[in-house]
Amino acid sequence: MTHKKVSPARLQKSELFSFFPGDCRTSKMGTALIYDEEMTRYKLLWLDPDCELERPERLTVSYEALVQSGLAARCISVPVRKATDDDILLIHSEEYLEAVKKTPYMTLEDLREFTLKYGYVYFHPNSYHCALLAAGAALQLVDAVMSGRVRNGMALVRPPGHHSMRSAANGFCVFNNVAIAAKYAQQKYGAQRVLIVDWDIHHGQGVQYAFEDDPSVLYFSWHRYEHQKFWPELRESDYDSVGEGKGAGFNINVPWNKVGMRNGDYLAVFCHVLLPVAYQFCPDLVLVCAGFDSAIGDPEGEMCATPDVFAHLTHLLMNLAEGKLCMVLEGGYNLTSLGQSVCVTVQSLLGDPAPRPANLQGPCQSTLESVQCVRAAHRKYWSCLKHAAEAPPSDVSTKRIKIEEKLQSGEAAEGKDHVTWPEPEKRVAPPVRTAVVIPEDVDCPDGCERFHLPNNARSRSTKEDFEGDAVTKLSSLTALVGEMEKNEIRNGLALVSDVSVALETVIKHATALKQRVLVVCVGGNGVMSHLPEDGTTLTVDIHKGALEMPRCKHYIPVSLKNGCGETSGLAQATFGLLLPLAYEYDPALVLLARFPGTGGPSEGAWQQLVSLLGGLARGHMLVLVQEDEKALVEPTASSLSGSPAPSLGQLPAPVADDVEALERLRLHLQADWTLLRTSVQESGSEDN
Ligand code: Q7Y
Ligand code: ZN
Repeated sequence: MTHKKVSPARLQKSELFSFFPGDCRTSKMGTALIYDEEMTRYKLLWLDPDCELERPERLTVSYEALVQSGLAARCISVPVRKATDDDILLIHSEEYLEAVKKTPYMTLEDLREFTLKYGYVYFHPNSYHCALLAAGAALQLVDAVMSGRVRNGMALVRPPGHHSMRSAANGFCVFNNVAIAAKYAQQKYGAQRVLIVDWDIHHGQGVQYAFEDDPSVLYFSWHRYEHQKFWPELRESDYDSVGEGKGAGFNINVPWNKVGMRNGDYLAVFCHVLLPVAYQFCPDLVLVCAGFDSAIGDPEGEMCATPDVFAHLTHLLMNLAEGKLCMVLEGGYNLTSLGQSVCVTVQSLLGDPAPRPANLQGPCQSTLESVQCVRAAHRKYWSCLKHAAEAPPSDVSTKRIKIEEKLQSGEAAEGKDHVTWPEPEKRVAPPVRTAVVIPEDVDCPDGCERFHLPNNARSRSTKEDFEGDAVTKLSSLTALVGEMEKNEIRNGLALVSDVSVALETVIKHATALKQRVLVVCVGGNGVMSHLPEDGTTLTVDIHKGALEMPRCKHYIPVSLKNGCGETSGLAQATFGLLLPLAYEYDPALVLLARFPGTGGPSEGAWQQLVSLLGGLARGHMLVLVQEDEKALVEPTASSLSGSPAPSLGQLPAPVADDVEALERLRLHLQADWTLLRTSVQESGSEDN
C-alpha cells in the first residue's frame, strides 16, 4: 500500500466527512487495545547485562494485567498488521531497511556483529518481524482513531521505537513506531498538527531528529539527564534544543537532573510547560511515547512517581484533539510497576474516575531549575510562556554539573532493588455517571439521569417551607452531594434559580460532612460572600475585573480584564493557577459554579474546564448553572458524561495585562501553594 500525499487544502468536504464521521464527537466511542503475542517472540540470545532487561515478559505482564483487571474486556480489540516498506520509509532510509531485512537470515554470530554497529540494542531472527508488527500496531491505532471507529487507544508493542533513527537501531528500538505513526496520520488523514508526548524516562532522540525542523509535529519529552551523565548522554537532549529553522519552538526537552522525581514534579511540568503549549498548538492528534520506565521501581529511571500519576497525565491529555489520543508502549522494565502503570493508563482512556492525587508535594529545586530553563528557552516561541522568568543565573544552570549529584544518584542506585509502593487503588465507576437536576420541561441529556429526591427527604422539606419548589431543589442538591460521597453518583448538573444561594447551601452541607471542597466560580463579579476561609474549602473565583491580591490562602480571586470570554486568558489561568491549586488542595468534591452574565467562558472553553476538573476528587463534581441558561445543559452534560471537549483552535496571545496580573498572583501565592512554582527560590533549600 502506498500513502498518497493528501494536501488538506484539496480535500473535498465529502472526503473530510469520511475521515471524520459526522457523529464521532457526540457518539460514545471506545478505547482500542492492540496486542499480539507474536511480539513476545524475540529475545536476547547472548549475555549482555545492558540489554537483558528488555524481555518478552514486559509484554505478557502488561497484557495479563489488563486481562486480570477486566480492563482488556472493556476495550475494543484491534488486530496488528505488518508495516509496509512504504510505512517504514516514512522515517527510515532504504539502506537501513534493507539491512534490517537481512537479520532473520543471519547466524547468531552475524546477529551479534550487526548489533554492535548500534548502541544498546540486540537483534534476534524474529526482531525484524516484530518490529514490523510494532510499527504496524501504531498505524492500526492511528487508523482506528482517525477514522472514528474508536476514540482513543493503546498499542502494547515490542520492540519500542523512540530511540531509533533514520539509519540506526538504538536503545532496544528498531523502527520508530511513533514517528512513523505521526507522518502516516499527516499523509493519510491530513492531520495538520500532531503532538507527540514522550513520557518515557529516556530521551527519544530519534523522534527529535525526525521532526527537528518540522513545525507540524510538536515533540515534548522529559527524560532523566543528570547534566548529560545519563544515557544517551546527548548534548541535544537539554532544554536549549528547541528545534531548528521553521521547527524552532516545536521541540521541548525537559531534563530531569536528579533521580527520585515524584508525582508533583511530573504534574508541575504538565501544568507549567506542556499543557499551555499543547493547547496553544491545538493538535489534530496526540501520540504518546508511553514508556513506563518513568514510574517508581524502574531500574533504568530510578524515579519515584507512582503508577497513579499516569491516570492524571492521561486525563490531562484526553481533551486535546477532540480526544484523539494514541498511546504506544515504549520502555518500562520493572514488571510490577509496568503492569500497574499500563492498567492505570488504560483505565483513564476508558473514562473511569482518576484516583485522588494523595499527598502531592510540590516540585523539587532541580525540577524548578529545569522548568525555569525550559520556559525561558521557549518564551520567544509561545505566547503562553511570554511572561516566563529569565533562565536562572549560570551558577544554578542545569548545565553546571555538581559533584554531589553523582553521589546522590549513587545512593539511590543502591536502594533501587527494594523500592516498594502501594498498589494503585481500585477505581470504581459509580452506577450513575451524571445526574441532572433540571426542570421537567428540559429534556434529559443523553447519558444522564434525572435525580429525584428520596421521598422521605422531600416531604420533610416541603413541610418546612412555602416555596416548596426552590427548597426541594436545594434539598435535591444536598442529597445529590450525599450520593456522590457514597459513590453512587459520579457527577451532576443542576439548573438553579440563584447560583449563590445554591452554592452556599451545598458548601454548608459538604463541609459539614468534613469534605474538602474545591469551589470554582466563573463569570461572576468576584464578590462571593459567606464562604468559609478556614481551609475546609478552597475557592478560585475567575471573573472580569482588575487584579486584587487574595486576603487568605483559601479564597483566590482571579481577575481577567475581559472576563472568562477571553479563552487565552482563561487557559492561562486554568493551567498556571487553577489546576496546580486544585491538585495540591486535593478536594473530595468540586463545585463548579457558573454565574450568569456576559463575563462567561465560550461554550468550548467551558467544556474544557468541566472536563479538566473532572480529574480531581475521583470525578465528583457538581456543576451549578443559572436556571435560564438552558442552552448550557447539553454541552455541560456532554462533558460531565465523558465526551471530549471541542478544540479551542490555535489560541492567540492572551491580553498582556491578564498575563501580568496572573503572573503576579502566581508569585504571591507560591509561598503557600508549591505546585504554583515555576522558578528556583532565591534562598531555596535543596531538600524541598
Ligand atoms: C533504552 C531504553 C529505551 C550504561 C547503561 C546504558 C542503556 C540502556 C538503554 C535503554 N552502563 N543503558 O530503555 S525505552
Ligand atoms: Zn525508556
